[in-house]
Amino acid sequence: MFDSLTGRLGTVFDKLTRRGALSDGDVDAALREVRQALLEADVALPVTQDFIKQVRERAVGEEVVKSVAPGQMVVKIVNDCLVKTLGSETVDINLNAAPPASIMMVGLQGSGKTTTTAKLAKRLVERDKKKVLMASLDTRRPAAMEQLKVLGETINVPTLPIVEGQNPDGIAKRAMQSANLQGFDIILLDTAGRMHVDEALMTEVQAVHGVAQPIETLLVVDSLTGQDAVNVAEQFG
Ligand SMILES: Nc1nc2c(ncn2[C@@H]2O[C@H](COP(=O)(O)OP(=O)(O)OP(=O)(O)O)[C@@H](O)[C@H]2O)c(=O)[nH]1
Ligand SMILES: [Mg+2]
Repeated sequence: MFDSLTGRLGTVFDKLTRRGALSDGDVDAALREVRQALLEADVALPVTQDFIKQVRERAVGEEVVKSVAPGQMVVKIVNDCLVKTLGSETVDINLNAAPPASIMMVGLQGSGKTTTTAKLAKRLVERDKKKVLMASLDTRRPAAMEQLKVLGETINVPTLPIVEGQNPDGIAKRAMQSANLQGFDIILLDTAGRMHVDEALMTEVQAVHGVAQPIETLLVVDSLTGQDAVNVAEQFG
């Protein structure tokens, strides 16, 4: 997605930077192309509209520095707004909570929750020197719990022993107890996915959330999801 977006925006800006003076019409035309480039890259419509509005407000609000060409100024404003929209900084997980702190992984089916749980566990152990326990709360998909167990064995991170017939919130409770008794710093809770966000999923996620009181809930989305990711994120609240 970013490749095609980069290509499209590059063409728009090439046209702009070659001009001497810019009229309002030029800015409008350029923003129309930016808008189309964003939409073609499957950026959600509300996100695109908000972005264009921001750029226009700043462009019209006259932040033009005298020494640069107007075209370059528009490029700079678009760049600043892009950085702001995409996030100018990464935020680390705050690990200073009283142990055991739990982190809950949520997302749609096959989005990569279980894989990401293991990757995150490895990082927390190796980089942050934390004692990490992983627990699968996936009671829906056959072998989902074994999947996490196998990953845990591969990266040498313990997983909560599998007990058949427990509810997700029951498993979360057991994970908290084990972590307390065994002195773990962090519990990673890998939840079950669904095809769509539905009532049953939300009830389950809320029940687990209530039991585990996670310091973070991480939404895992497939990078190819495109604009639907916005809807999913909103539904998960
Ligand atoms: N290419 C690629 N594949 C990935 C990545 N993460 C996970 N996968 C693959 O995507 C598939 C699903 O990953 P899982 O981690 O099992 O996804 P999940 O969200 O736990 O799935 P459910 O528990 O069934 O909802 C597996 O085949 C993974 O190997 C990734 O970053 N890149
Ligand atoms: Mg999974």
